[in-house]
Amino acid sequence: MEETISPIIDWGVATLPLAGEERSGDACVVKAWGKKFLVAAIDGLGHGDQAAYAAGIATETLINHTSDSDDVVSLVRRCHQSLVRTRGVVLSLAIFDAVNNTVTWMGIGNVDGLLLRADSQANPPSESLLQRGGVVGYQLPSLRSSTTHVGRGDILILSTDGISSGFEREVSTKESPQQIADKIIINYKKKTDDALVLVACYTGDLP
Ligand SMILES: [Mn+2]
Repeated sequence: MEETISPIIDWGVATLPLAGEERSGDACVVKAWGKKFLVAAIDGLGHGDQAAYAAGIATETLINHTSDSDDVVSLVRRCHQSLVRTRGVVLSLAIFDAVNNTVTWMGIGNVDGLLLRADSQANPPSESLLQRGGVVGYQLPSLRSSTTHVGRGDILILSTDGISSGFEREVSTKESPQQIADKIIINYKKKTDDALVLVACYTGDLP
Protein backbone atom coordinates (compact mmCIF):
# COMPACT_ATOMS: atom_id res chain seq x y z
CA MET A 1 0.00 0.00 0.00
CA GLU A 2 1.21 3.47 -0.84
CA GLU A 3 0.58 5.88 2.03
CA THR A 4 -0.44 9.35 1.05
CA ILE A 5 -1.77 12.42 2.80
CA SER A 6 -3.96 14.59 0.62
CA PRO A 7 -5.84 17.83 1.10
CA ILE A 8 -8.74 16.54 -1.00
CA ILE A 9 -9.41 13.07 0.41
CA ASP A 10 -9.68 11.54 3.89
CA TRP A 11 -9.31 7.81 3.69
CA GLY A 12 -9.09 4.62 5.69
CA VAL A 13 -8.47 0.99 4.87
CA ALA A 14 -9.04 -2.32 6.64
CA THR A 15 -7.76 -5.65 5.36
CA LEU A 16 -7.38 -9.23 6.61
CA PRO A 17 -5.94 -12.31 4.89
CA LEU A 18 -7.80 -15.59 4.73
CA ALA A 19 -7.28 -17.45 8.04
CA GLY A 20 -4.10 -19.55 7.78
CA GLU A 21 -2.48 -17.39 5.08
CA GLU A 22 0.37 -15.06 5.99
CA ARG A 23 0.01 -12.85 2.96
CA SER A 24 -3.15 -11.32 1.57
CA GLY A 25 -3.89 -11.41 -2.14
CA ASP A 26 -5.86 -8.18 -1.70
CA ALA A 27 -4.07 -4.86 -1.92
CA CYS A 28 -4.83 -1.19 -2.37
CA VAL A 29 -3.30 2.00 -3.64
CA VAL A 30 -3.96 5.55 -2.52
CA LYS A 31 -1.93 8.25 -4.20
CA ALA A 32 -2.16 12.04 -4.47
CA TRP A 33 -0.59 14.21 -7.15
CA GLY A 34 -1.45 17.77 -8.09
CA LYS A 35 -5.17 18.19 -7.48
CA LYS A 36 -5.90 14.55 -8.12
CA PHE A 37 -6.19 11.47 -6.00
CA LEU A 38 -6.20 7.80 -6.98
CA VAL A 39 -7.81 5.02 -4.97
CA ALA A 40 -7.69 1.40 -6.12
CA ALA A 41 -8.59 -1.96 -4.61
CA ILE A 42 -7.01 -5.07 -6.11
CA ASP A 43 -7.77 -8.77 -5.66
CA GLY A 44 -5.13 -11.20 -6.93
CA LEU A 45 -6.86 -14.33 -8.21
CA GLY A 46 -7.06 -17.05 -5.56
CA HIS A 47 -5.14 -16.44 -2.34
CA GLY A 48 -1.69 -16.96 -0.84
CA ASP A 49 1.72 -16.07 -2.29
CA GLN A 50 0.86 -16.12 -6.00
CA ALA A 51 -2.18 -13.94 -5.46
CA ALA A 52 -0.12 -11.54 -3.33
CA TYR A 53 2.57 -11.46 -6.02
CA ALA A 54 0.10 -10.47 -8.75
CA ALA A 55 -1.56 -7.88 -6.53
CA GLY A 56 1.88 -6.44 -5.71
CA ILE A 57 2.73 -5.98 -9.38
CA ALA A 58 -0.58 -4.21 -10.00
CA THR A 59 0.08 -1.96 -6.99
CA GLU A 60 3.56 -1.03 -8.21
CA THR A 61 2.32 -0.36 -11.72
CA LEU A 62 -0.40 2.00 -10.51
CA ILE A 63 1.98 3.86 -8.20
CA ASN A 64 4.66 4.23 -10.87
CA HIS A 65 2.41 5.41 -13.69
CA THR A 66 -0.23 7.53 -12.01
CA SER A 67 1.34 10.91 -12.64
CA ASP A 68 2.25 10.41 -16.29
CA SER A 69 -0.94 8.69 -17.47
CA ASP A 70 -3.66 9.96 -15.25
CA ASP A 71 -6.68 8.34 -16.80
CA VAL A 72 -8.07 5.12 -15.48
CA VAL A 73 -8.27 3.38 -18.86
CA SER A 74 -4.55 3.72 -19.61
CA LEU A 75 -3.70 2.73 -16.04
CA VAL A 76 -5.65 -0.50 -16.44
CA ARG A 77 -3.93 -1.17 -19.78
CA ARG A 78 -0.53 -0.74 -18.15
CA CYS A 79 -1.51 -3.12 -15.36
CA HIS A 80 -2.64 -5.64 -17.95
CA GLN A 81 0.74 -5.52 -19.70
CA SER A 82 2.74 -5.93 -16.49
CA LEU A 83 0.54 -8.78 -15.23
CA VAL A 84 0.68 -11.03 -18.28
CA ARG A 85 3.00 -13.58 -16.63
CA THR A 86 1.03 -13.70 -13.38
CA ARG A 87 -2.30 -15.31 -12.51
CA GLY A 88 -3.91 -11.87 -12.89
CA VAL A 89 -6.07 -9.66 -10.74
CA VAL A 90 -9.49 -8.07 -10.63
CA LEU A 91 -9.50 -4.43 -9.64
CA SER A 92 -11.53 -1.26 -9.34
CA LEU A 93 -10.02 2.18 -9.37
CA ALA A 94 -11.14 5.79 -9.15
CA ILE A 95 -9.47 9.14 -9.72
CA PHE A 96 -10.83 12.17 -7.88
CA ASP A 97 -10.27 15.56 -9.53
CA ALA A 98 -10.48 18.56 -7.20
CA VAL A 99 -10.41 21.10 -10.05
CA ASN A 100 -13.63 19.81 -11.62
CA ASN A 101 -15.10 18.10 -8.50
CA THR A 102 -15.45 14.78 -10.29
CA VAL A 103 -14.58 11.16 -9.81
CA THR A 104 -13.80 8.88 -12.77
CA TRP A 105 -13.98 5.19 -12.03
CA MET A 106 -13.91 1.75 -13.58
CA GLY A 107 -13.99 -1.86 -12.44
CA ILE A 108 -12.68 -5.03 -14.09
CA GLY A 109 -14.04 -8.10 -12.33
CA ASN A 110 -15.84 -8.12 -9.03
CA VAL A 111 -14.31 -5.50 -6.75
CA ASP A 112 -17.40 -3.52 -5.72
CA GLY A 113 -17.55 0.26 -5.83
CA LEU A 114 -20.17 2.35 -4.08
CA LEU A 115 -20.53 6.12 -3.94
CA LEU A 116 -22.65 7.44 -1.07
CA ARG A 117 -23.86 11.03 -1.25
CA ALA A 118 -23.42 13.25 1.79
CA ASP A 119 -26.35 15.44 0.72
CA SER A 120 -29.45 13.83 2.23
CA GLN A 121 -31.55 15.28 -0.62
CA ALA A 122 -29.38 13.69 -3.31
CA ASN A 123 -31.25 11.65 -5.88
CA PRO A 124 -30.13 8.94 -6.23
CA PRO A 125 -28.54 8.79 -2.73
CA SER A 126 -25.92 6.32 -3.94
CA GLU A 127 -24.36 5.01 -7.13
CA SER A 128 -22.79 1.64 -7.81
CA LEU A 129 -19.74 1.18 -9.97
CA LEU A 130 -20.49 -0.53 -13.26
CA GLN A 131 -18.14 -3.52 -13.38
CA ARG A 132 -17.14 -5.28 -16.53
CA GLY A 133 -16.19 -8.94 -16.59
CA GLY A 134 -12.58 -9.87 -17.14
CA VAL A 135 -9.22 -10.46 -15.49
CA VAL A 136 -6.44 -7.89 -15.71
CA GLY A 137 -3.38 -9.74 -17.02
CA TYR A 138 -5.47 -12.36 -18.79
CA GLN A 139 -8.51 -11.01 -20.57
CA LEU A 140 -9.60 -7.38 -20.70
CA PRO A 141 -13.10 -6.30 -21.70
CA SER A 142 -13.50 -3.13 -23.76
CA LEU A 143 -12.53 -0.41 -21.33
CA ARG A 144 -14.92 2.40 -20.57
CA SER A 145 -14.77 4.61 -17.51
CA SER A 146 -17.57 6.77 -16.18
CA THR A 147 -17.32 10.19 -14.59
CA THR A 148 -19.65 11.69 -12.04
CA HIS A 149 -19.76 14.88 -10.00
CA VAL A 150 -18.70 14.68 -6.34
CA GLY A 151 -19.49 17.01 -3.46
CA ARG A 152 -17.83 17.54 -0.12
CA GLY A 153 -18.45 14.63 2.22
CA ASP A 154 -19.35 12.12 -0.50
CA ILE A 155 -17.93 8.70 0.35
CA LEU A 156 -16.52 6.12 -2.04
CA ILE A 157 -16.17 2.55 -0.80
CA LEU A 158 -14.21 -0.12 -2.69
CA SER A 159 -14.53 -3.67 -1.37
CA THR A 160 -13.17 -7.00 -2.57
CA ASP A 161 -15.32 -10.12 -2.73
CA GLY A 162 -14.09 -11.19 0.71
CA ILE A 163 -16.62 -8.63 2.03
CA SER A 164 -20.32 -9.57 2.02
CA SER A 165 -22.80 -7.17 0.47
CA GLY A 166 -25.25 -5.08 2.46
CA PHE A 167 -22.84 -3.07 4.59
CA GLU A 168 -24.05 0.26 3.21
CA ARG A 169 -27.13 0.09 5.44
CA GLU A 170 -24.88 0.61 8.45
CA VAL A 171 -22.56 3.28 7.08
CA SER A 172 -22.89 6.66 8.74
CA THR A 173 -21.31 9.55 6.85
CA LYS A 174 -20.62 11.14 10.23
CA GLU A 175 -17.98 8.54 11.07
CA SER A 176 -14.38 8.78 9.90
CA PRO A 177 -13.32 6.71 6.88
CA GLN A 178 -11.17 4.52 9.13
CA GLN A 179 -14.05 3.88 11.53
CA ILE A 180 -16.29 2.96 8.59
CA ALA A 181 -13.67 0.58 7.13
CA ASP A 182 -13.04 -1.08 10.51
CA LYS A 183 -16.74 -1.67 11.13
CA ILE A 184 -17.29 -3.15 7.67
CA ILE A 185 -14.44 -5.63 7.98
CA ILE A 186 -15.48 -6.69 11.48
CA ASN A 187 -19.13 -7.23 10.54
CA TYR A 188 -18.97 -8.30 6.89
CA LYS A 189 -15.75 -10.27 6.34
CA LYS A 190 -16.36 -13.70 4.81
CA LYS A 191 -14.44 -16.67 6.23
CA THR A 192 -13.54 -18.00 2.78
CA ASP A 193 -11.28 -15.32 1.27
CA ASP A 194 -8.92 -12.44 1.81
CA ALA A 195 -10.81 -9.22 2.42
CA LEU A 196 -10.14 -5.52 1.91
CA VAL A 197 -12.27 -2.42 2.20
CA LEU A 198 -11.09 1.08 1.27
CA VAL A 199 -13.11 4.13 2.26
CA ALA A 200 -12.40 7.56 0.73
CA CYS A 201 -14.22 10.73 1.74
CA TYR A 202 -14.06 13.68 -0.68
CA THR A 203 -13.27 16.90 1.15
CA GLY A 204 -12.61 19.01 -1.94
CA ASP A 205 -9.91 21.57 -2.34
CA LEU A 206 -10.25 23.44 0.96
CA PRO A 207 -8.90 27.00 0.98
MN1 LIG B 1 -11.23 -12.45 -3.43
